[in-house]
This record gives sequence, C-alpha cells and structure tokens, in this order.
Amino acid sequence: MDLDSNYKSLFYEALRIRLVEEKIIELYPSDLIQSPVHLSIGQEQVAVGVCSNLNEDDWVFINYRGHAFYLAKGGPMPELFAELMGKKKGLSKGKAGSMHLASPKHGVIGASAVVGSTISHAVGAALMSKIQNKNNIYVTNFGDGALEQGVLHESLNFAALYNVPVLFLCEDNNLAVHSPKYERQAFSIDNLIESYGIPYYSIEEGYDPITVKNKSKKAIDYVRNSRKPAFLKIQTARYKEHVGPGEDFKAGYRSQEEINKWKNLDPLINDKETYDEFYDQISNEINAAVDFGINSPLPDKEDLLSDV
Ligand SMILES: Cc1ncc(C[n+]2csc(CCOP(=O)(O)OP(=O)(O)O)c2C)c(N)n1
Ligand SMILES: [Mg+2]
Repeated sequence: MDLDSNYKSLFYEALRIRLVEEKIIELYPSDLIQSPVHLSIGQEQVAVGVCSNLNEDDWVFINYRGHAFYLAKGGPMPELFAELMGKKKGLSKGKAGSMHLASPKHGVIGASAVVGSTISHAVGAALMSKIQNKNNIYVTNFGDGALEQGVLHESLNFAALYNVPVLFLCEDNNLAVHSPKYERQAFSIDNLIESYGIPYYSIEEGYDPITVKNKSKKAIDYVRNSRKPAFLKIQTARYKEHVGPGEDFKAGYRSQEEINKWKNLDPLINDKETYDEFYDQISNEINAAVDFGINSPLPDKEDLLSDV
C-alpha cells in the first residue's frame, strides 16, 4: 500500500468511528440508547493506528471507553448499536451495554468499567499464548488514570518476569474524569516502565494516522518478535465530557483552547476533501446498523437469567 492509500484507509476507519459516535450523540436524547457512553471522539487515531498493525488472532482487552477499539479491531457495527439499545440481537443480547463490549470472534474481550481491571487479564491471556507456543499477541489498552492503579504495576512486574507477549497501551488524554495528570502523578512514567526492564515507546502525535500507525508498529513488532512485553504511550485528546454525549467546558477543569489546539491538527476536521469522499458510504452503513438495532426485539423475560 502506498503512503496515500495507507492514509486514506486509516482516515476511513477513524471517520467511521467518529460518525458512529456522532450518531450516538444524535440518538441519545431519544432514549433509544439504554447505556451510559464514554465517547472516544478525538482519540480515534489511537485505536485505528494500533489495530492496523494487529492480526485477526491478536487480542485487545479494552476498557469502558471502548467503541473505537471495538470497531477498529473488526467488531460488527449492527450488533454494537443493538447492544447500546439493550436489544436481543446485541453483542451480549443487550446485557452488557457500552461499557462491557466484547466480541471474542473478533479478538475483542474484557471491557470493564473498573479502571485498570482488564490489564492483568491480558497478561494472563498472553501467558497462556506463550505456554501454548502460539504466535499471537495481546494488547491491553487503558487511560492515563490507570497508571495509578496497583494492578498495572503488578501486571508489569509479572509480564517482565515471565516474558509474555503483551503490549501495555496507554491512551493518554491527560485526564481522569476531571483531574489532570499533574495533580495525580508524582512519578515519571518512562523511568518507571524502564525500571521493569520493559521497553518504553511514546507517540506525541496521537492525531496523525500515519505517525500512529508507523510508530506503534515498532512496539508491536517488538512484542511479536521477541515474545516479550512492551509499553506504548500515545498522547491524545478527549473532546467530549468524561461520560455522556455532551461537552463540559463549563466545569472549569480544562479549557476549550486546549482542545482547539488538537482540533486544529485533526485530519477528520481539517481534511474536508477526504471526509466528503467517504461520508455517504459510511453514513449508509451507520443508518443500516441503527435500523438493525431498532428492528431487533427486546429481550424476553426468560432472557433475564440466561448467560449470567
Ligand atoms: C477502580 C476504579 N476507580 C475509580 C473509578 C471511577 N472512574 C471511572 S473512569 C475514571 C477515570 C479514568 O481515567 P483514565 O484511566 O485516564 O481513562 P479515560 O476515562 O481518560 O479514558 C475513574 C476515576 C472506577 N471506575 N474504577
Ligand atoms: Mg485519561
């Protein structure tokens, strides 16, 4: 693939995620969506760039802000909308909602609302892969807030000691709900990771599709070839409120200017030509997926106690 078509395919995937989440925003006031939503608008290139380097049999353990990784890893869109609507044809028959997305068939597993909780699961799964002499790799994605969770440190230590093929992927939007990093962290993350003997990679340009793809490839290749853990931190920006479809600049914990700096660099906003090229095709797919959700039945009473 040449550079241009590479850019376009990454753009397409990222725009698809953004338009899905913009559709969620549009639908939210109608009460069709039965689930709290943590939107990735502004952060799409992280999921797209990383997943563009993954194979079908690689696994991603996502968190509650998971729509982007779910879609980028190949999770089906109709079942996502049905799940958000609490419908029977949803991924988990409407019982999981936005915060607990999973599609094992597509290598997406383990979304949870508890910050950091799926990190150790990914390490355990990677250990299994190693014991079974498989060649696939495992990615655990989490926010900068999870860096303060004990489980991350236990998982880093275990992964380093046992040399398991896991990529620790930190989506650093600088915020945990309303708290910026400088109020929360006394440590320097690169030194900390290196103290475990784990290579540390970082990407500042989390808005740029080609940079994210190419630089994350280095970390992923390291894990794949060495069968050892690596840590990748990608700087990004959350445009919307922590949870919900709106904006919360009035809350006073960050400024609109700070986000505008990222928006000025965001190809999904600034590259109008490529946006227009793909808009209709993606919108048609989204409208069909929404109809699938709307037309899916609600679970029956008997479904209440199944699969639980
Ligand atoms: C163990 C735990 N502590 C606190 C919370 C409340 N909480 C939910 S999301 C969140 C912020 C996490 O921030 P970060 O990891 O940076 O992810 P982001 O939301 O920015 O993507 C917190 C504190 C929780 N869900 N789980
Ligand atoms: Mg964060």
